[in-house]
Amino acid sequence: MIRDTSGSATAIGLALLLGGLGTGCGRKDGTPAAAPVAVSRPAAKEVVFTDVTRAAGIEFVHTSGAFGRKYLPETMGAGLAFLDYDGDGRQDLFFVNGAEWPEKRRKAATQALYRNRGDGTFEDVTRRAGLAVEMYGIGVAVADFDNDGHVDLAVNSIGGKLILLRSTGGTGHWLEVKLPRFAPGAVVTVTLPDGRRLVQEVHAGSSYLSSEDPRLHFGLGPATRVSKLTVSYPNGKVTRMAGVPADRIVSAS
Ligand SMILES: [Ca+2]
Ligand SMILES: [Ca+2]
Repeated sequence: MIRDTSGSATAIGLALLLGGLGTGCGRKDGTPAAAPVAVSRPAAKEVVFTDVTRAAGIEFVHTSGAFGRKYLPETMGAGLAFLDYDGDGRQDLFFVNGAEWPEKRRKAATQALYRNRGDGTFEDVTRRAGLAVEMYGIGVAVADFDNDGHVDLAVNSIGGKLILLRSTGGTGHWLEVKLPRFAPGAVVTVTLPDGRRLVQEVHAGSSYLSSEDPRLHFGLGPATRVSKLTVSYPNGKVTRMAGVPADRIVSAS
């Protein structure tokens, strides 16, 4: 029997298969089977995470307002959304923020938007995007509610109303992909003419009492069409389209 360095059953089975399905088996012409070859796998590489939050330019700190007695919203955190608000083909970050409770107001806290620079770093564009909004936010849904190709935000709150933040849009081209049915887990990949691939997945929920637009929004930057559009469904079905023009809502099969 052949055993790899880790001794796993899978490796043993593979070795047997490579060795001709058993010691002593011969070929049909009567010559002996080739000698089994030892199988070895590279040692598993340790995966290590490094905190690059500050190095990436993100300094957002969530405000829960906690003091004195503990209230449930203080324990819940808040929503975070990936969206390409400026349509340049790079996903940006929107952080929902809480607030101080009225009885003990120590500092101002607003929602926050960080623009993806494309080099692994982000810049805080909250104020110039008009998102320095103070509220006890908790959940966020990203959706193009008015179908103009620019993604908008709906933020719900504790003790207040839901607010709808309509975007005037960026300078990039865009494409929104509508699937024939609500299909959480479906993955849509668009390939740009320069070869870049943008990938998004349909989600069934995003944060507290919130769910994203089931249509997937892609910022395309200067590209006026996508070369390929592929939809991969959880059941294994794959559909493809080619040469799809930008700046429209496209129905994919
Ligand atoms: Ca962007
Ligand atoms: Ca819109």
